[in-house]
Amino acid sequence: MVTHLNLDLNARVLQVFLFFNKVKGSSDSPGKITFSFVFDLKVGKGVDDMAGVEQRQNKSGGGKKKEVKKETGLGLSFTKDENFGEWYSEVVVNGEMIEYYDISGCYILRPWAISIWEIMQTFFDAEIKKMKVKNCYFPLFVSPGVLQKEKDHIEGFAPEVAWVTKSGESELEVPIAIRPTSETVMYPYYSKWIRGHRDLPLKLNQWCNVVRWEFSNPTPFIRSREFLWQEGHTAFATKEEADTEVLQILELYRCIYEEFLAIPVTKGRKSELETFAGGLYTTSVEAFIPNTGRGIQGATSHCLGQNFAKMFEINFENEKGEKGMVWQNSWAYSTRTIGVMVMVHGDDKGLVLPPKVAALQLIVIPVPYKDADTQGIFDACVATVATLSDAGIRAEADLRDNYSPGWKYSNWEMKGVPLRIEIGPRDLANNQVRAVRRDNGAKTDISRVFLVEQVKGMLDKIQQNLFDVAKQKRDACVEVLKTWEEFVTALGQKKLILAPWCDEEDVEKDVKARTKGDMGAAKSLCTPFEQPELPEGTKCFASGKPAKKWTYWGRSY
Ligand code: 87F
Repeated sequence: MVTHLNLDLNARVLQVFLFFNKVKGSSDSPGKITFSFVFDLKVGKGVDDMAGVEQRQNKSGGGKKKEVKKETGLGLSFTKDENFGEWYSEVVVNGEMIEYYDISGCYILRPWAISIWEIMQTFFDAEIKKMKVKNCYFPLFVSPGVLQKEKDHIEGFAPEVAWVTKSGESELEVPIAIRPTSETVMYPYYSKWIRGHRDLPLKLNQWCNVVRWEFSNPTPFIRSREFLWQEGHTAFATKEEADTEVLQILELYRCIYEEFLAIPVTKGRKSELETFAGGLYTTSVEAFIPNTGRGIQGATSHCLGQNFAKMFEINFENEKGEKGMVWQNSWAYSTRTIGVMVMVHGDDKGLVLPPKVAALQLIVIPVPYKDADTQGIFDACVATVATLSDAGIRAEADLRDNYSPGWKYSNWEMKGVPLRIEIGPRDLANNQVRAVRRDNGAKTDISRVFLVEQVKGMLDKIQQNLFDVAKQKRDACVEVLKTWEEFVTALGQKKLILAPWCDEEDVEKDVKARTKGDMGAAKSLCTPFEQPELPEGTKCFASGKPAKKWTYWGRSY
Protein backbone atom coordinates (compact mmCIF):
# COMPACT_ATOMS: atom_id res chain seq x y z
CA MET A 1 0.00 0.00 0.00
CA VAL A 2 1.32 3.45 -0.84
CA THR A 3 0.80 5.81 2.07
CA HIS A 4 0.53 9.60 2.06
CA LEU A 5 3.83 9.98 3.78
CA ASN A 6 5.39 7.85 1.14
CA LEU A 7 3.88 9.82 -1.72
CA ASP A 8 4.89 13.09 -0.12
CA LEU A 9 8.42 11.91 0.25
CA ASN A 10 8.62 10.65 -3.31
CA ALA A 11 7.12 13.87 -4.61
CA ARG A 12 9.66 15.86 -2.62
CA VAL A 13 12.57 13.78 -3.90
CA LEU A 14 11.35 14.29 -7.44
CA GLN A 15 10.91 18.04 -6.88
CA VAL A 16 14.43 18.43 -5.56
CA PHE A 17 15.68 16.33 -8.39
CA LEU A 18 13.89 18.45 -11.00
CA PHE A 19 15.13 21.60 -9.33
CA PHE A 20 18.72 20.49 -9.66
CA ASN A 21 18.15 19.58 -13.26
CA LYS A 22 16.77 23.02 -13.97
CA VAL A 23 19.72 24.69 -12.34
CA LYS A 24 22.03 22.42 -14.25
CA GLY A 25 20.12 22.99 -17.47
CA SER A 26 20.65 26.74 -17.22
CA SER A 27 24.40 26.43 -17.33
CA ASP A 28 24.60 23.48 -19.70
CA SER A 29 24.20 23.94 -23.39
CA PRO A 30 20.59 23.31 -24.45
CA GLY A 31 19.98 19.84 -25.70
CA LYS A 32 22.86 18.34 -23.78
CA ILE A 33 21.71 15.34 -21.81
CA THR A 34 22.34 15.75 -18.11
CA PHE A 35 22.17 12.85 -15.68
CA SER A 36 18.42 12.79 -15.61
CA PHE A 37 17.19 9.22 -15.55
CA VAL A 38 14.17 8.67 -13.42
CA PHE A 39 14.20 4.95 -12.86
CA ASP A 40 10.90 3.29 -13.40
CA LEU A 41 11.37 -0.18 -12.05
CA LYS A 42 9.35 -2.74 -13.90
CA VAL A 43 9.54 -5.94 -11.95
CA GLY A 44 8.12 -9.42 -12.17
CA LYS A 45 5.37 -9.13 -9.59
CA GLY A 46 4.40 -5.48 -9.74
CA VAL A 47 5.68 -2.42 -7.99
CA ASP A 48 6.87 -2.71 -4.44
CA ASP A 49 4.24 -1.85 -1.88
CA MET A 50 5.51 -0.34 1.32
CA ALA A 51 8.48 1.75 2.31
CA GLY A 52 10.89 0.03 4.67
CA VAL A 53 10.93 2.90 7.14
CA GLU A 54 7.21 2.72 7.67
CA GLN A 55 7.28 -1.02 7.85
CA ARG A 56 9.76 -0.77 10.66
CA GLN A 57 7.87 1.85 12.57
CA ASN A 58 4.63 -0.08 12.36
CA LYS A 59 6.21 -3.40 13.22
CA SER A 60 7.97 -2.15 16.32
CA GLY A 61 4.79 -0.86 17.87
CA GLY A 62 5.78 2.69 16.83
CA GLY A 63 4.89 5.69 18.97
CA LYS A 64 6.19 6.47 22.39
CA LYS A 65 8.83 3.82 22.92
CA LYS A 66 10.65 4.83 19.76
CA GLU A 67 10.71 8.51 20.66
CA VAL A 68 12.17 7.87 24.09
CA LYS A 69 14.87 5.74 22.55
CA LYS A 70 15.64 8.36 19.96
CA GLU A 71 16.34 10.80 22.77
CA THR A 72 18.74 8.59 24.73
CA GLY A 73 19.95 6.28 21.96
CA LEU A 74 20.33 3.59 24.60
CA GLY A 75 18.93 0.16 25.23
CA LEU A 76 17.14 -2.38 23.07
CA SER A 77 13.45 -3.09 23.46
CA PHE A 78 13.71 -6.70 22.24
CA THR A 79 15.92 -9.56 23.41
CA LYS A 80 17.79 -11.86 21.07
CA ASP A 81 16.07 -14.97 22.43
CA GLU A 82 12.52 -13.66 22.67
CA ASN A 83 12.14 -11.85 19.36
CA PHE A 84 15.12 -12.42 17.15
CA GLY A 85 13.76 -10.59 14.10
CA GLU A 86 12.96 -7.37 15.92
CA TRP A 87 16.15 -7.64 17.96
CA TYR A 88 18.18 -7.83 14.75
CA SER A 89 16.44 -4.84 13.17
CA GLU A 90 16.99 -2.80 16.29
CA VAL A 91 20.65 -3.77 16.68
CA VAL A 92 21.64 -2.87 13.13
CA VAL A 93 19.94 0.51 13.43
CA ASN A 94 20.91 1.44 17.00
CA GLY A 95 24.42 0.09 16.44
CA GLU A 96 24.62 2.62 13.58
CA MET A 97 25.28 0.01 10.92
CA ILE A 98 22.29 0.87 8.73
CA GLU A 99 19.44 3.28 8.34
CA TYR A 100 16.15 2.22 6.81
CA TYR A 101 15.34 3.80 3.48
CA ASP A 102 12.04 4.60 1.77
CA ILE A 103 12.41 1.79 -0.76
CA SER A 104 11.74 -1.62 0.74
CA GLY A 105 14.76 -3.91 0.68
CA CYS A 106 17.22 -1.03 0.25
CA TYR A 107 19.30 0.21 3.16
CA ILE A 108 21.78 2.97 3.85
CA LEU A 109 25.08 1.44 4.92
CA ARG A 110 26.59 3.79 7.48
CA PRO A 111 30.33 4.26 8.10
CA TRP A 112 30.27 1.76 10.98
CA ALA A 113 29.24 -1.00 8.52
CA ILE A 114 31.34 0.18 5.60
CA SER A 115 34.49 0.20 7.74
CA ILE A 116 33.98 -3.53 8.41
CA TRP A 117 33.44 -4.13 4.70
CA GLU A 118 36.64 -2.21 3.91
CA ILE A 119 38.73 -4.25 6.34
CA MET A 120 37.57 -7.51 4.74
CA GLN A 121 38.04 -5.95 1.32
CA THR A 122 41.64 -4.95 2.09
CA PHE A 123 42.46 -8.53 3.11
CA PHE A 124 40.68 -10.24 0.22
CA ASP A 125 41.89 -7.79 -2.41
CA ALA A 126 45.52 -8.30 -1.38
CA GLU A 127 45.09 -12.10 -1.40
CA ILE A 128 43.57 -12.28 -4.87
CA LYS A 129 46.23 -9.92 -6.19
CA LYS A 130 48.82 -12.45 -4.94
CA MET A 131 46.95 -14.94 -7.16
CA LYS A 132 47.39 -12.54 -10.09
CA VAL A 133 43.74 -11.55 -10.22
CA LYS A 134 43.26 -8.03 -11.59
CA ASN A 135 40.48 -5.62 -10.70
CA CYS A 136 38.25 -4.11 -13.37
CA TYR A 137 34.85 -2.49 -13.68
CA PHE A 138 32.07 -3.38 -16.10
CA PRO A 139 28.89 -1.30 -16.57
CA LEU A 140 25.84 -1.59 -14.31
CA PHE A 141 23.47 -1.81 -17.28
CA VAL A 142 22.87 -4.87 -19.41
CA SER A 143 21.17 -4.99 -22.79
CA PRO A 144 18.31 -7.50 -22.93
CA GLY A 145 19.88 -9.49 -25.77
CA VAL A 146 23.06 -10.12 -23.83
CA LEU A 147 21.22 -10.83 -20.58
CA GLN A 148 19.12 -13.52 -22.19
CA LYS A 149 21.90 -15.07 -24.23
CA GLU A 150 22.57 -17.78 -21.66
CA LYS A 151 18.96 -18.98 -21.26
CA ASP A 152 19.56 -21.80 -18.79
CA HIS A 153 21.29 -19.48 -16.43
CA ILE A 154 18.81 -16.61 -16.51
CA GLU A 155 15.56 -18.58 -16.68
CA GLY A 156 14.92 -19.15 -12.99
CA PHE A 157 16.24 -15.73 -12.02
CA ALA A 158 14.23 -13.63 -14.52
CA PRO A 159 11.58 -12.38 -12.02
CA GLU A 160 14.33 -10.80 -9.94
CA VAL A 161 15.82 -8.73 -12.74
CA ALA A 162 15.07 -4.98 -12.47
CA TRP A 163 14.69 -2.97 -15.67
CA VAL A 164 15.03 0.69 -16.58
CA THR A 165 12.17 1.52 -18.93
CA LYS A 166 12.07 5.31 -18.97
CA SER A 167 14.28 8.36 -19.32
CA GLY A 168 12.42 11.43 -18.14
CA GLU A 169 8.93 11.11 -19.59
CA SER A 170 9.86 9.03 -22.62
CA GLU A 171 9.84 5.27 -22.76
CA LEU A 172 13.19 3.82 -23.70
CA GLU A 173 13.07 2.12 -27.07
CA VAL A 174 14.81 -0.88 -25.59
CA PRO A 175 14.55 -1.39 -21.83
CA ILE A 176 17.85 -1.87 -20.05
CA ALA A 177 18.42 -4.41 -17.28
CA ILE A 178 20.39 -3.67 -14.11
CA ARG A 179 23.04 -6.32 -13.44
CA PRO A 180 22.01 -9.02 -10.98
CA THR A 181 25.44 -10.63 -11.57
CA SER A 182 27.88 -10.06 -14.43
CA GLU A 183 28.45 -13.30 -16.35
CA THR A 184 26.53 -12.07 -19.38
CA VAL A 185 28.02 -8.58 -19.11
CA MET A 186 31.61 -9.75 -19.05
CA TYR A 187 31.84 -12.90 -21.14
CA PRO A 188 31.27 -11.34 -24.59
CA TYR A 189 34.49 -9.41 -23.91
CA TYR A 190 36.30 -12.53 -22.69
CA SER A 191 35.51 -13.95 -26.11
CA LYS A 192 37.07 -10.87 -27.73
CA TRP A 193 40.14 -10.71 -25.48
CA ILE A 194 41.05 -14.39 -25.43
CA ARG A 195 42.61 -15.57 -28.66
CA GLY A 196 45.51 -17.84 -27.85
CA HIS A 197 46.99 -19.71 -24.89
CA ARG A 198 49.13 -16.66 -24.10
CA ASP A 199 45.97 -14.75 -23.18
CA LEU A 200 45.28 -17.32 -20.46
CA PRO A 201 44.61 -17.46 -17.65
CA LEU A 202 42.39 -14.38 -17.61
CA LYS A 203 41.58 -13.51 -14.00
CA LEU A 204 39.34 -10.52 -13.34
CA ASN A 205 37.47 -9.32 -10.29
CA GLN A 206 35.18 -6.39 -9.68
CA TRP A 207 34.01 -4.74 -6.47
CA CYS A 208 30.55 -3.47 -7.21
CA ASN A 209 26.85 -3.36 -6.40
CA VAL A 210 24.22 -5.67 -7.88
CA VAL A 211 20.43 -5.53 -7.85
CA ARG A 212 18.09 -8.49 -7.38
CA TRP A 213 14.46 -7.54 -6.93
CA GLU A 214 13.66 -10.09 -4.23
CA PHE A 215 10.11 -10.61 -3.06
CA SER A 216 10.61 -12.58 0.08
CA ASN A 217 11.01 -10.76 3.36
CA PRO A 218 13.92 -8.31 2.98
CA THR A 219 16.45 -8.22 5.83
CA PRO A 220 19.34 -5.75 6.14
CA PHE A 221 22.60 -7.31 4.85
CA ILE A 222 21.05 -10.79 4.66
CA ARG A 223 18.54 -10.27 1.87
CA SER A 224 18.54 -6.81 0.31
CA ARG A 225 17.56 -5.73 -3.18
CA GLU A 226 20.84 -3.97 -3.78
CA PHE A 227 24.03 -5.21 -2.19
CA LEU A 228 27.79 -4.86 -2.44
CA TRP A 229 30.02 -7.76 -3.39
CA GLN A 230 33.12 -8.78 -5.23
CA GLU A 231 32.62 -11.01 -8.22
CA GLY A 232 35.58 -12.87 -9.62
CA HIS A 233 35.45 -14.32 -13.15
CA THR A 234 38.38 -16.36 -14.39
CA ALA A 235 39.20 -18.37 -17.50
CA PHE A 236 41.81 -21.13 -17.85
CA ALA A 237 43.20 -23.43 -20.49
CA THR A 238 42.65 -26.52 -18.33
CA LYS A 239 40.05 -27.87 -15.93
CA GLU A 240 42.79 -28.68 -13.41
CA GLU A 241 43.75 -25.03 -13.08
CA ALA A 242 40.10 -24.07 -12.65
CA ASP A 243 39.55 -26.80 -10.02
CA THR A 244 42.57 -25.60 -8.04
CA GLU A 245 41.39 -22.00 -8.03
CA VAL A 246 37.88 -22.90 -6.87
CA LEU A 247 39.37 -24.30 -3.66
CA GLN A 248 41.93 -21.52 -3.20
CA ILE A 249 39.15 -18.95 -3.26
CA LEU A 250 36.96 -21.05 -0.98
CA GLU A 251 39.81 -21.10 1.54
CA LEU A 252 39.94 -17.29 1.43
CA TYR A 253 36.20 -17.21 2.15
CA ARG A 254 36.70 -19.56 5.10
CA CYS A 255 39.40 -17.23 6.31
CA ILE A 256 37.13 -14.17 6.10
CA TYR A 257 34.46 -15.93 8.15
CA GLU A 258 36.59 -17.79 10.66
CA GLU A 259 39.65 -15.57 11.12
CA PHE A 260 38.09 -12.17 10.62
CA LEU A 261 34.42 -12.49 11.55
CA ALA A 262 35.03 -15.28 14.11
CA ILE A 263 32.23 -17.38 12.61
CA PRO A 264 32.65 -21.13 12.09
CA VAL A 265 31.78 -22.29 8.58
CA THR A 266 31.63 -25.59 6.74
CA LYS A 267 33.30 -25.95 3.38
CA GLY A 268 31.51 -28.20 0.99
CA ARG A 269 29.85 -28.89 -2.31
CA LYS A 270 26.30 -27.94 -3.22
CA SER A 271 23.79 -30.53 -4.40
CA GLU A 272 22.78 -30.64 -8.04
CA LEU A 273 19.56 -28.79 -7.24
CA GLU A 274 21.48 -26.01 -5.47
CA THR A 275 24.27 -25.74 -8.05
CA PHE A 276 24.36 -22.48 -10.01
CA ALA A 277 22.42 -23.11 -13.23
CA GLY A 278 24.87 -22.95 -16.09
CA GLY A 279 27.76 -24.01 -13.87
CA LEU A 280 29.49 -27.36 -13.53
CA TYR A 281 29.73 -27.54 -9.75
CA THR A 282 29.32 -25.13 -6.85
CA THR A 283 31.28 -25.03 -3.62
CA SER A 284 30.37 -22.86 -0.65
CA VAL A 285 31.08 -21.96 2.93
CA GLU A 286 27.99 -22.44 5.06
CA ALA A 287 27.29 -20.71 8.37
CA PHE A 288 24.49 -21.34 10.86
CA ILE A 289 22.34 -19.03 12.99
CA PRO A 290 21.46 -20.94 16.18
CA ASN A 291 18.64 -18.59 17.24
CA THR A 292 16.59 -19.23 14.12
CA GLY A 293 17.96 -22.68 13.37
CA ARG A 294 18.71 -21.62 9.82
CA GLY A 295 21.71 -22.31 7.67
CA ILE A 296 23.08 -19.46 5.60
CA GLN A 297 25.23 -19.64 2.49
CA GLY A 298 28.25 -17.51 3.31
CA ALA A 299 29.97 -17.30 -0.09
CA THR A 300 30.21 -19.38 -3.25
CA SER A 301 33.01 -20.48 -5.53
CA HIS A 302 31.78 -22.05 -8.77
CA CYS A 303 33.48 -24.03 -11.47
CA LEU A 304 31.48 -23.09 -14.57
CA GLY A 305 33.05 -25.76 -16.74
CA GLN A 306 32.76 -24.89 -20.43
CA ASN A 307 29.05 -24.02 -20.54
CA PHE A 308 29.51 -20.27 -20.76
CA ALA A 309 32.51 -20.72 -23.07
CA LYS A 310 30.20 -22.56 -25.47
CA MET A 311 27.48 -19.88 -25.35
CA PHE A 312 29.85 -16.94 -25.61
CA GLU A 313 32.37 -18.63 -27.90
CA ILE A 314 35.33 -18.15 -25.61
CA ASN A 315 37.87 -20.16 -27.59
CA PHE A 316 41.65 -20.24 -27.75
CA GLU A 317 44.40 -21.83 -29.75
CA ASN A 318 46.91 -23.94 -27.81
CA GLU A 319 50.67 -24.30 -28.36
CA LYS A 320 50.07 -26.92 -31.06
CA GLY A 321 47.66 -24.70 -32.96
CA GLU A 322 44.63 -26.73 -31.84
CA LYS A 323 41.35 -24.98 -30.97
CA GLY A 324 39.99 -25.35 -27.46
CA MET A 325 37.37 -23.87 -25.17
CA VAL A 326 38.30 -22.20 -21.91
CA TRP A 327 37.38 -23.50 -18.45
CA GLN A 328 35.78 -20.85 -16.26
CA ASN A 329 35.14 -20.08 -12.61
CA SER A 330 33.15 -17.41 -10.83
CA TRP A 331 33.13 -16.58 -7.14
CA ALA A 332 31.60 -14.02 -4.81
CA TYR A 333 31.08 -12.88 -1.25
CA SER A 334 28.87 -9.98 -0.30
CA THR A 335 27.82 -7.60 2.47
CA ARG A 336 25.73 -10.54 3.73
CA THR A 337 28.88 -11.42 5.72
CA ILE A 338 28.17 -8.43 7.98
CA GLY A 339 24.62 -9.60 8.71
CA VAL A 340 25.83 -13.07 9.64
CA MET A 341 28.35 -11.50 12.03
CA VAL A 342 25.65 -9.40 13.73
CA MET A 343 23.34 -12.40 14.07
CA VAL A 344 26.00 -14.74 15.44
CA HIS A 345 27.78 -12.46 17.94
CA GLY A 346 25.27 -9.74 18.88
CA ASP A 347 23.67 -9.83 22.33
CA ASP A 348 21.05 -8.01 24.39
CA LYS A 349 23.33 -4.99 24.73
CA GLY A 350 23.76 -4.66 20.97
CA LEU A 351 26.52 -5.39 18.47
CA VAL A 352 29.58 -7.42 19.38
CA LEU A 353 32.37 -6.81 16.88
CA PRO A 354 35.35 -9.14 16.51
CA PRO A 355 38.52 -7.03 17.02
CA LYS A 356 39.92 -7.94 13.61
CA VAL A 357 37.07 -6.23 11.75
CA ALA A 358 36.13 -3.48 14.22
CA ALA A 359 36.79 0.05 12.94
CA LEU A 360 37.43 0.93 16.56
CA GLN A 361 39.00 -1.85 18.64
CA LEU A 362 39.12 0.07 21.85
CA ILE A 363 37.39 3.08 23.37
CA VAL A 364 38.92 5.05 26.23
CA ILE A 365 36.43 6.70 28.61
CA PRO A 366 37.39 9.19 31.32
CA VAL A 367 35.60 8.64 34.63
CA PRO A 368 36.11 11.83 36.60
CA TYR A 369 34.48 12.06 40.05
CA LYS A 370 33.45 15.37 41.58
CA ASP A 371 36.75 16.55 43.02
CA ALA A 372 39.03 14.53 40.79
CA ASP A 373 41.86 15.90 38.71
CA THR A 374 39.72 16.02 35.58
CA GLN A 375 42.45 17.49 33.42
CA GLY A 376 44.89 14.81 34.60
CA ILE A 377 42.38 12.08 33.72
CA PHE A 378 41.69 13.56 30.29
CA ASP A 379 45.43 13.84 29.61
CA ALA A 380 45.88 10.19 30.62
CA CYS A 381 43.08 9.21 28.18
CA VAL A 382 44.71 11.10 25.33
CA ALA A 383 48.13 9.65 26.16
CA THR A 384 46.67 6.14 26.32
CA VAL A 385 45.13 6.51 22.87
CA ALA A 386 48.43 7.84 21.49
CA THR A 387 50.39 4.89 22.91
CA LEU A 388 47.90 2.35 21.56
CA SER A 389 47.56 4.02 18.15
CA ASP A 390 51.34 4.05 17.78
CA ALA A 391 51.27 0.31 18.36
CA GLY A 392 48.75 -0.12 15.52
CA ILE A 393 45.66 -0.55 17.70
CA ARG A 394 42.53 1.25 16.48
CA ALA A 395 41.74 3.32 19.58
CA GLU A 396 39.90 6.54 20.39
CA ALA A 397 38.93 8.48 23.50
CA ASP A 398 35.35 9.60 24.11
CA LEU A 399 35.93 12.99 25.71
CA ARG A 400 32.44 14.39 25.11
CA ASP A 401 31.40 16.45 28.10
CA ASN A 402 27.67 16.28 27.52
CA TYR A 403 27.35 12.55 28.34
CA SER A 404 27.97 10.67 31.58
CA PRO A 405 30.47 7.79 31.70
CA GLY A 406 27.55 5.36 32.17
CA TRP A 407 25.83 6.62 29.04
CA LYS A 408 29.06 6.27 27.10
CA TYR A 409 29.51 2.67 28.32
CA SER A 410 26.09 1.71 26.99
CA ASN A 411 26.60 3.63 23.77
CA TRP A 412 29.88 1.88 22.91
CA GLU A 413 28.48 -1.47 24.02
CA MET A 414 25.60 -0.95 21.59
CA LYS A 415 28.15 -0.27 18.85
CA GLY A 416 30.04 -3.42 19.79
CA VAL A 417 33.53 -2.00 20.44
CA PRO A 418 35.55 -5.01 21.66
CA LEU A 419 37.41 -3.37 24.55
CA ARG A 420 36.67 -0.40 26.83
CA ILE A 421 39.28 1.32 28.93
CA GLU A 422 38.11 3.39 31.88
CA ILE A 423 40.41 5.88 33.57
CA GLY A 424 39.31 7.33 36.93
CA PRO A 425 41.13 9.07 39.83
CA ARG A 426 42.26 5.79 41.41
CA ASP A 427 43.64 4.54 38.09
CA LEU A 428 45.48 7.81 37.61
CA ALA A 429 47.02 7.55 41.10
CA ASN A 430 48.11 3.93 40.49
CA ASN A 431 49.35 4.50 36.93
CA GLN A 432 46.87 1.91 35.69
CA VAL A 433 43.73 1.64 33.55
CA ARG A 434 40.69 -0.59 33.84
CA ALA A 435 39.89 -2.73 30.78
CA VAL A 436 36.39 -4.15 30.24
CA ARG A 437 35.76 -6.80 27.58
CA ARG A 438 32.65 -6.44 25.41
CA ASP A 439 32.34 -10.18 24.76
CA ASN A 440 32.14 -11.37 28.39
CA GLY A 441 32.17 -8.22 30.56
CA ALA A 442 35.39 -9.29 32.32
CA LYS A 443 37.21 -6.40 34.05
CA THR A 444 41.00 -6.23 34.44
CA ASP A 445 43.28 -3.55 35.89
CA ILE A 446 46.30 -3.04 33.67
CA SER A 447 49.46 -1.18 34.60
CA ARG A 448 50.17 1.53 32.04
CA VAL A 449 53.72 0.17 31.86
CA PHE A 450 52.47 -3.00 30.11
CA LEU A 451 49.56 -1.38 28.31
CA VAL A 452 50.35 -2.32 24.70
CA GLU A 453 51.22 -6.00 25.31
CA GLN A 454 48.26 -6.50 27.61
CA VAL A 455 45.77 -4.86 25.27
CA LYS A 456 47.09 -6.80 22.27
CA GLY A 457 46.76 -10.00 24.27
CA MET A 458 43.22 -9.17 25.29
CA LEU A 459 42.12 -8.35 21.75
CA ASP A 460 43.51 -11.71 20.58
CA LYS A 461 41.68 -13.45 23.40
CA ILE A 462 38.40 -11.72 22.51
CA GLN A 463 38.78 -12.71 18.86
CA GLN A 464 39.44 -16.33 19.84
CA ASN A 465 36.70 -16.45 22.46
CA LEU A 466 34.09 -15.14 20.01
CA PHE A 467 34.99 -17.91 17.60
CA ASP A 468 35.06 -20.59 20.32
CA VAL A 469 31.67 -19.58 21.75
CA ALA A 470 30.11 -19.36 18.27
CA LYS A 471 31.52 -22.79 17.40
CA GLN A 472 30.29 -24.30 20.64
CA LYS A 473 26.78 -22.96 19.99
CA ARG A 474 26.80 -24.12 16.39
CA ASP A 475 28.11 -27.58 17.27
CA ALA A 476 25.46 -27.94 19.99
CA CYS A 477 22.83 -27.55 17.24
CA VAL A 478 24.26 -30.26 14.98
CA GLU A 479 22.18 -33.43 14.95
CA VAL A 480 23.60 -36.50 13.24
CA LEU A 481 20.70 -38.76 12.30
CA LYS A 482 19.65 -41.54 9.97
CA THR A 483 15.86 -41.72 9.66
CA TRP A 484 13.04 -39.55 8.35
CA GLU A 485 11.30 -39.50 11.76
CA GLU A 486 14.45 -38.21 13.46
CA PHE A 487 14.82 -35.68 10.64
CA VAL A 488 11.34 -34.22 11.16
CA THR A 489 11.84 -33.99 14.93
CA ALA A 490 15.27 -32.35 14.57
CA LEU A 491 13.94 -29.85 12.06
CA GLY A 492 11.25 -28.86 14.57
CA GLN A 493 14.02 -28.31 17.12
CA LYS A 494 15.89 -25.89 14.81
CA LYS A 495 18.79 -28.28 14.33
CA LEU A 496 21.53 -28.33 11.74
CA ILE A 497 21.11 -31.84 10.40
CA LEU A 498 23.84 -34.12 9.12
CA ALA A 499 22.30 -37.12 7.41
CA PRO A 500 23.30 -39.89 5.00
CA TRP A 501 21.89 -39.21 1.53
CA CYS A 502 21.51 -41.06 -1.74
CA ASP A 503 22.42 -37.86 -3.65
CA GLU A 504 19.40 -37.99 -5.97
CA GLU A 505 17.82 -34.76 -7.15
CA ASP A 506 14.28 -36.12 -6.98
CA VAL A 507 14.80 -37.10 -3.37
CA GLU A 508 15.87 -33.57 -2.48
CA LYS A 509 12.79 -32.22 -4.28
CA ASP A 510 10.72 -34.66 -2.26
CA VAL A 511 12.32 -33.52 1.02
CA LYS A 512 11.44 -29.95 0.09
CA ALA A 513 7.84 -30.87 -0.73
CA ARG A 514 7.38 -32.92 2.45
CA THR A 515 8.72 -30.17 4.72
CA LYS A 516 6.91 -27.25 3.10
CA GLY A 517 5.18 -24.98 5.62
CA ASP A 518 5.05 -21.50 7.16
CA MET A 519 8.70 -21.69 8.15
CA GLY A 520 9.87 -22.59 4.65
CA ALA A 521 11.03 -25.96 3.39
CA ALA A 522 14.19 -27.79 4.39
CA LYS A 523 16.89 -28.27 1.78
CA SER A 524 20.40 -29.56 1.48
CA LEU A 525 22.97 -26.98 2.62
CA CYS A 526 26.16 -28.70 1.51
CA THR A 527 28.03 -31.96 1.41
CA PRO A 528 31.01 -31.22 3.64
CA PHE A 529 34.45 -31.95 2.21
CA GLU A 530 35.31 -33.47 5.56
CA GLN A 531 33.16 -36.59 5.50
CA PRO A 532 32.59 -38.76 8.56
CA GLU A 533 32.90 -42.47 7.89
CA LEU A 534 29.90 -43.90 6.04
CA PRO A 535 29.50 -47.57 7.05
CA GLU A 536 28.62 -50.11 4.32
CA GLY A 537 24.88 -50.53 3.98
CA THR A 538 23.94 -47.11 5.40
CA LYS A 539 20.56 -46.01 4.00
CA CYS A 540 19.47 -42.56 2.82
CA PHE A 541 17.45 -40.83 5.55
CA ALA A 542 14.79 -39.75 3.05
CA SER A 543 14.53 -42.48 0.41
CA GLY A 544 15.86 -45.60 2.12
CA LYS A 545 18.13 -46.18 -0.90
CA PRO A 546 21.86 -46.81 -0.36
CA ALA A 547 23.47 -43.62 0.98
CA LYS A 548 26.40 -42.14 -0.94
CA LYS A 549 27.49 -39.31 1.37
CA TRP A 550 26.84 -37.30 4.53
CA THR A 551 25.07 -34.04 3.75
CA TYR A 552 23.98 -31.07 5.88
CA TRP A 553 20.27 -30.24 5.76
CA GLY A 554 18.10 -27.59 7.32
CA ARG A 555 16.02 -24.51 6.77
CA SER A 556 18.02 -21.66 5.38
CA TYR A 557 18.05 -17.95 4.61
C1 87F B 1 19.30 -13.14 -9.96
C2 87F B 1 18.90 -12.60 -11.16
C3 87F B 1 19.58 -12.93 -12.31
C4 87F B 1 21.81 -15.35 -8.69
C5 87F B 1 20.39 -14.00 -9.90
O1 87F B 1 27.39 -16.83 -7.34
C6 87F B 1 20.66 -13.77 -12.30
C7 87F B 1 21.06 -14.32 -11.08
O2 87F B 1 22.84 -15.56 -11.97
C8 87F B 1 22.18 -15.22 -10.99
N1 87F B 1 20.79 -14.53 -8.72
N2 87F B 1 22.50 -15.69 -9.78
C9 87F B 1 23.64 -16.59 -9.61
C10 87F B 1 24.93 -15.86 -9.47
C11 87F B 1 26.06 -16.75 -9.74
C12 87F B 1 27.46 -16.22 -9.57
N3 87F B 1 27.78 -15.02 -10.27
C13 87F B 1 29.10 -14.48 -10.14
C14 87F B 1 27.98 -16.26 -8.22
C15 87F B 1 29.33 -15.74 -8.02
C16 87F B 1 29.65 -14.52 -8.78
